[in-house]
Amino acid sequence: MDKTSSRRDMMVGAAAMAVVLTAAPVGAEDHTIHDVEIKAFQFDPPAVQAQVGDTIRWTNRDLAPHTATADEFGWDTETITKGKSVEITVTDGMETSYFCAFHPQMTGTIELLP
Ligand SMILES: [Cu+2]
Repeated sequence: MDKTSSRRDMMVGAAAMAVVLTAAPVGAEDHTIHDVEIKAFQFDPPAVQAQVGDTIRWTNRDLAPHTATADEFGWDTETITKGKSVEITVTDGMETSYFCAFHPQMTGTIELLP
């Protein structure tokens, strides 16, 4: 191996390490992204089991705009238009039932795991 390639390997290694260090607080194995698709005017899956620090990501597969809005308005994705995603971080004590502000018959729940 010549000097050029070994130095490049070191730089790649350093860059990879920087990414790992930067991502560690949110990228740890026990922090999961839970995907909820919104399609045909339903949250799929309607119930998500999540831990504090996890992320819930709603993606709208409908033409119509939707929201995921906590029942008591403690959190809100605001409007999610067609094809867009909005993420919310799961926090301790957050409201666990939600609906769509445009279509209140659409409901979903988050079960907070210990
Ligand atoms: Cu909706």
